[in-house]
Amino acid sequence: MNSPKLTSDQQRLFKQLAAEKAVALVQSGMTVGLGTGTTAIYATRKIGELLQRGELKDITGIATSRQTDEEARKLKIPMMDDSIPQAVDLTIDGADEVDPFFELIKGGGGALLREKIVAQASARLVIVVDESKICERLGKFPLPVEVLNFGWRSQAQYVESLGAQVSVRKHSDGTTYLTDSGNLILDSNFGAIPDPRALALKLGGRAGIVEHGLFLGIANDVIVAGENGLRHLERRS
Ligand code: DER
Repeated sequence: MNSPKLTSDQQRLFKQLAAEKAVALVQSGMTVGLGTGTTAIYATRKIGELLQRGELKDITGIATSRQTDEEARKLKIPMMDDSIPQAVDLTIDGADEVDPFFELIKGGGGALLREKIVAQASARLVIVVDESKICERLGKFPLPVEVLNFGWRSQAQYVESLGAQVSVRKHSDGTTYLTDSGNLILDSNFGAIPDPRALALKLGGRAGIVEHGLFLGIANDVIVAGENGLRHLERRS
């Protein structure tokens, strides 16, 4: 059951509502993971605003992409060293698809590798989405798979052998998209993914595949905004 198509204004508003609701979970003194994408950026901006107003203090951020890092520094959010020397209390990030079990597809923004590193270093991952991202089964959104340039055609054939239609991500000018780590992204259209865990194992076991966009068993909270209102869903233990 996918939600009716939202207007871009509605979607923008819902993204902002969800992101700012998540910022209410941020407390002074926390280390905060700053997600990437058009939803997570609202959280980064809100944190910057609250710091400027003195309503939040002693926040240390860690960004999930160079783009987010630049934005956070412009907002004067104190940033942690890239080596992530400290545990991260809370990360706020978007997603491309969220299923009923809080399993996610991420990577539409191209930052899946750093997003997963920061998410796994976090005590709590809060996913913020508009309701168009909610799905019954993962896979309508092509799964981003990050691969080394060396041997990329062999990876593409391997992912195709797992049942996907694969395309190398390009910029609108046709040049090849490179991630912050200088890798390629194979956008892999599997259609509905019957067993995400089995697929994650097959992708994770392949040398040359650096990371994939299946985020399984990582999200603790999902905040959804849409025509049905603002919902904060928490993973039941
Ligand atoms: O890459 C990601 O996973 C990002 O969080 C992103 O793709 C989510 O989408 P958004 O731009 O709609 O927030």
